Amino acid sequence: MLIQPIDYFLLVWFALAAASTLYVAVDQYRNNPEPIVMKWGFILVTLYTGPLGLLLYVLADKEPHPGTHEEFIKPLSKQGIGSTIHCVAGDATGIIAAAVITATLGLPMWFDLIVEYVAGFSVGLFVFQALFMRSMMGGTYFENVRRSFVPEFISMNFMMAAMAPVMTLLMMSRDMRAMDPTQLVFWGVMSLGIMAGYALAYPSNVWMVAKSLKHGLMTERKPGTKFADEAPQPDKDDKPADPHSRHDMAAMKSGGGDKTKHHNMAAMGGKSGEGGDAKGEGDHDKMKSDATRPQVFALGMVSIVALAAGMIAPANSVNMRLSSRDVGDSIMPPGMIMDRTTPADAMRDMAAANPNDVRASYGLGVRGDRPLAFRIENGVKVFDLRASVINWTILPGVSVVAYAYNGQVPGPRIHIREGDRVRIDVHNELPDITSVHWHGLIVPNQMDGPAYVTQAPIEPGGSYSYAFTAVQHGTYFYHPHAKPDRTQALGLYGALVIDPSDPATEVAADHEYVVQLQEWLLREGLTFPAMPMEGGFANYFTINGKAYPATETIPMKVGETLKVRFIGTNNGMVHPMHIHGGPFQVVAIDGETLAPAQRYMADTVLVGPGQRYDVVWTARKPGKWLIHCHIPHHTANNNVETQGGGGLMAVIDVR
Ligand SMILES: [Cu+2]
Repeated sequence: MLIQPIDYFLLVWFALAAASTLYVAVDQYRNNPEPIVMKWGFILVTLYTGPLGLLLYVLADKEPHPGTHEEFIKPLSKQGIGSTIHCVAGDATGIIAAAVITATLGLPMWFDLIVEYVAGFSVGLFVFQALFMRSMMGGTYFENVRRSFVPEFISMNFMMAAMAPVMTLLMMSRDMRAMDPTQLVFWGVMSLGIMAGYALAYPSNVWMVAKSLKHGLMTERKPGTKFADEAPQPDKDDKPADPHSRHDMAAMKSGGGDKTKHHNMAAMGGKSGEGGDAKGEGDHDKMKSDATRPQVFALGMVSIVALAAGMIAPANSVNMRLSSRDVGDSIMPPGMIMDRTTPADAMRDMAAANPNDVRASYGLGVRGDRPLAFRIENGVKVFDLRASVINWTILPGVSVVAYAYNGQVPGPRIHIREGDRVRIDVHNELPDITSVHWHGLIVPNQMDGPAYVTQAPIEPGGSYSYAFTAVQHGTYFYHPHAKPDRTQALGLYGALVIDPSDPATEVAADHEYVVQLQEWLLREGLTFPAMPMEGGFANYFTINGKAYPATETIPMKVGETLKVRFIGTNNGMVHPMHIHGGPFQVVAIDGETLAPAQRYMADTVLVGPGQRYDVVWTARKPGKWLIHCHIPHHTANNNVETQGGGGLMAVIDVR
């Protein structure tokens, strides 16, 4: 899905890759005189590496002018490219197929790598090398498998040595959509891995071509076409040209005449003397390598070391026991410490809210904490809470992807009276499990909300009804008790205000203002659940779902009183909430009204998660008086102050 800049880059990339591949395919079949196996090699590698494959093709292989292919492909550097292309085309095809299958089956990354190696090596050896080369080289299929084995082994080792860490480290880094074949980034990582594999395999391929261990580029012209009969004739070959086909194998030394085919090996290193030595050794073409056994052995050893490093080293830093299915399409916050023991649960917990889950978007003018309407059923007040993912604006031009009750942050205010029988029907439209806890209320245990403790979690798409009688009064709130670390931190909470059955016991004031606090983490256009750990620290803060200067202004007159209900809906921090213009009286704590003698004066209350303070403040003098958190970072918006502050700040405007 298109949710990150990289996704748009990849769209461009794959469009160019498609165009490049189309060009190479058409040009190979229309114009380029080479064997089918090499045509397909370049087509596949261009598909996997886009414009880079196209560049290799036009620089090393595409016949620049009619009749010049034989001469054009002679340099060793180009022969090495041909050999590497040939290897990468086969290996990468196997690797990609294996990666898609293992990811779809939900197999762990370590197993994925092994399957990829086996599949890549198998496709490379049994299909691209042995099967296709047999048509070039003659001999039995098994002979071709045997003589291709060691060169293919070395080349594959180097290729995988680079490709494995690129895949592992990028797929399991922050954007773990890269593990999912349905995502563009998966294919982007695959492409990058193939490029890295190509680069590391190239030097060994050059050497192996120089030593005639591998094939390089070849020219093959259809008999009867314009330049077919003008192609360079092989050295010291006294046999007549095969009338049906002609192969120029620039990479190989002449290894004796084939009875049915005519091969011209315009080789580098193809000294005529050596070609002569080889002549007559077999009935069909054999590559006669002048690499010594110790040389091949040593190169093989180095390739094994490189492979082992590439396959094993990433396990030091990423958890290779995880599969694509385990981590979903999680995008992790910058700065989160992930190591080889980090479980998938931790990753999903901290992952960004998925913008694709958003059901509705709301602008700055839409407020949260709106009164929740109810209906009466048999004397019971029935409320509906519907949790879903929304786009919620906290500042002009700044919106978060929030988990919200009834499309608002905070959720709607449930305002009831002591003695009320209530039922709240909760519907879960989130991608996560949920449940609702009625914080501080005396309720039947089954109605209390802790998932897995008193009830099964409400699965996505599911519902649960909570019924109880309010036997207390005061300031309370509700929040999820299934994965609150993630889901409450993304916006699931709401005020629950219960009026006393005897109105005379209410501590009255001229105005009321409910303050619900929240920390947010908004980075790179994504909303992560803020939490006090690496990568989770908040950079935005809201009162009632808005950050200053988008918070409400409370209009008052001198001499009036304001009852502020501070609610600790905040998840990860304690906020010392302070009011300018003189002290306030603390009249209730955690929903419990203090007896007159217990009430006390203060100018700051520490609002910890879950706590409530009802305070009564008197407007003593006219002017603009602030309510704000006393941690200065919490009165900034992503560390920026606007109109004197940000975040947890609101103005009382006294006339
Ligand atoms: Cu604070």
